[in-house]
Amino acid sequence: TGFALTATPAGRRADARAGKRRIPRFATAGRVADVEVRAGDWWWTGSVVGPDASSACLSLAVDGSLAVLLAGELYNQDELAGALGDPGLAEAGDAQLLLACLKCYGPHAFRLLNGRFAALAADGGALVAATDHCGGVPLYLTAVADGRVSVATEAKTLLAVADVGAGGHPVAGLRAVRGSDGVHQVPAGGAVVAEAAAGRPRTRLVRTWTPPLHRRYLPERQALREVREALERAVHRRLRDGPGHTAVLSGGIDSSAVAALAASADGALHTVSMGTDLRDEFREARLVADHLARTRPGPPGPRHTEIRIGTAELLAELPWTVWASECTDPEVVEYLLPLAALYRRLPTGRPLRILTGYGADIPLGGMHREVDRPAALDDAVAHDMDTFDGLNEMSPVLSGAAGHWTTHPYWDRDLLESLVTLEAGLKRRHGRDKWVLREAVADLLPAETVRRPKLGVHEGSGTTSSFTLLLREHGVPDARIAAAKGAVVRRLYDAVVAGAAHPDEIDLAHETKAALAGQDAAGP
Ligand code: IOT
Ligand code: MG
Ligand code: MG
Repeated sequence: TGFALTATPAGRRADARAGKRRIPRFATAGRVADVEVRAGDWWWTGSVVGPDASSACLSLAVDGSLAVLLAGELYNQDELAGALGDPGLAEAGDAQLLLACLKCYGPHAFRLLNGRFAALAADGGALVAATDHCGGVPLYLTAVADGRVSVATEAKTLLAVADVGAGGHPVAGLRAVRGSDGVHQVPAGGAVVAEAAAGRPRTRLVRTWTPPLHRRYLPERQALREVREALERAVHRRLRDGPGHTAVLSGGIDSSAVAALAASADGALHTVSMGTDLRDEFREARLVADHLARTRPGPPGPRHTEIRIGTAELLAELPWTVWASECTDPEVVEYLLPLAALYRRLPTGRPLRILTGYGADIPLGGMHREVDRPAALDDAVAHDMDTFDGLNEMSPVLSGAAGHWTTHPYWDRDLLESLVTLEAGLKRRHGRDKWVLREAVADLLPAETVRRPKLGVHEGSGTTSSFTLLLREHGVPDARIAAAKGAVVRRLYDAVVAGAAHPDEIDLAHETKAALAGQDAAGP
């Protein structure tokens, strides 16, 4: 789900209507609908996109001078309703609940939310554009000199609704987006507040979350109990449209733990595993799926599907992956490519709610297999928590391009804070990586799964090797493969995001050649 809207100060409604508006082309699949809403002292005009089904994570609430448009969902409705002193609000719907929070707390309401969302809100003259604690639903913004502010969940669509040519302003505290003048990304845990009264938009950034820097030592048993309970809650909060949720399962500890906890609450859980002709983790994933089918009470057992994709077909998904994720980091694109390819091969017809194990390796230092000293492991965790913002690796558009919604329990705000702050010796312990997680769920999974060494999605699917082979075929020497991958990814980004081309129009071989030629021209 997503939106691309321009907010115009209400006194200038004519401008809102007259503005040259093109229908934006979202990567998110679904029905695109026009919007024109009076929101506080603003007019919101533009488009929203979402599936028609009831699982649509897109909602609007308007009440007097307050308005909220929410693309995404909340996971702590009970806490919020408690804070507002009205338990009934927990069931009111997420946009309505957020509106009640705004009425009480103003823009600081966003500090209370545990969710996966991008939101636009109006409170009288104040306009607030916010994303969740991890920027889980990316949000882009441009402020134009005449007081209008445009916001969109996909950078490429902002160019269609905003008159960026009229001179986008730099916005203090926001990162400019590559190749798109005047377009900025709202940082993870950030809410941009703009005031309507000003002739020029006066904007300020309110920080609503920041990765914790402190660390806690807990006795083993207490750490295990805390992680188990937080993971259980994070998974259960995300089972909303059931039965029949989907879990993407590699058979590694992260996704297996999610699948096991989801299966205990959803008897019709569907697990799915992808592989290529080069490599797969089918045996490891099947082991978990069979175990869950055996150990869960009563029929029906979880259904499990294997999807094998040829390497050429996989690489053909590169433009789609960049189009959906709007990511320019070649390593992250290698993690996302197999998942994007998988999402596009799931059954269509009804939007699926997909749980992943994505992100567990960041707070637990799982990607850093070489590191064994606690000091170095904690450095790596701190670095990764400092640098994830803007990579868009959690973006729902990756599956949204196929019409499905993803949610990542490990980046639930409560669980993430618990995992990040654990002292590094609890993460790597007794010679094992991600020890605290492995032990916390050991009773739910086969012993082999609990002990299984980490394998990245880019490795287990053969993605890294396929991309490397493509470049070798183009004559790139091994020492320059990594740089060449970066050049190709940025070239694709410039075509499908900044250049607004559709991924199906992209000729990968041609773009690869052009990217490599550009690199040669630029020198080593
Ligand atoms: P990995 O942890 O292997 O996979 C991430 C998730 O993708 C898994 O938990 C699972 O839900 C799904 N998945 C992986 N492989 C398959 C498969 N073959 N079939 C179906 N589903 C699968 C990279 C990584 O190692 O992935 N992701 C890291 C973090 C990246 C680093 N980012 C950063 N420093 N900002 C992660 O933590 O997930
Ligand atoms: Mg993982
Ligand atoms: Mg893995």
